[in-house]
Amino acid sequence: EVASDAQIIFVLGGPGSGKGTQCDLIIEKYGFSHYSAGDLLRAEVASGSEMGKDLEATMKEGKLVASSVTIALLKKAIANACEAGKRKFLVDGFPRALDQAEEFEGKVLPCKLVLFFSCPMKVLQKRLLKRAKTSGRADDNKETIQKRFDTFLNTSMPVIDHYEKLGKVAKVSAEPAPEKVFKEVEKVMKANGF
Ligand code: UP5
Ligand code: MG
Repeated sequence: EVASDAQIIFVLGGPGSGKGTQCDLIIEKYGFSHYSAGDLLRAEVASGSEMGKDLEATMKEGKLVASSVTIALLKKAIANACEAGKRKFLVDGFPRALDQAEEFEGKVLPCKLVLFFSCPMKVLQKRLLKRAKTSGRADDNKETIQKRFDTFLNTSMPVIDHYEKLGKVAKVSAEPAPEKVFKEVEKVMKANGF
């Protein structure tokens, strides 16, 4: 079971905005448990399961997999960590659509904070094309990157707008170097009692 006193931060931002990079830095300093929805999906693909084949095809199109899949993976991971005594969680790259946010909050827990990494798409494209040379990620190619951007702008940005209205969003520019971005993250963490 997910503990009712668990604290969840949604870490959001466009493809390549540095969600994973900043989560690593947050873990080092603040000792959170980190779950990347994308990493959990890629692990499922790598397992070679039948479901993994469908997931791979969806991700290659830059589309969103069914929220029942991501929520089940996240809930299981968070519940296991709660049983091991963990209470602070970074949920990276989820929710990516408004209905996913609502479903997660109903089935798991409301988030305490949304950490939003903002960055122009031009900068993100450059980063992802560079990473494409070594990442081996099936969605790191020019065509899929464009589709990921389209999905982000059309479907995922409304999630940010929704939480902004609730006063839960801390927006940080993801354009400077990682250490500089993290300085701003530290301010946000402090302001939120971490
Ligand atoms: N880098 C990082 N920070 C930098 C900085 N400040 N300055 C310069 N360079 C910087 O970083 C990306 C690259 O940029 C790296 O090379 C890094 O060194 C450099 P990273 O930290 O990996 O950024 P991140 O935001 O984590 O990028 P990622 O590619 O993981 O973002 P996506 O949101 O595209 O990928 P994700 O894994 O979350 O999702 C992949 C796909 O899974 C989705 O497209 C979708 O099909 C599916 N999905 C769902 O369907 N549902 C979900 O809930 C989640 C995923
Ligand atoms: Mg990532």
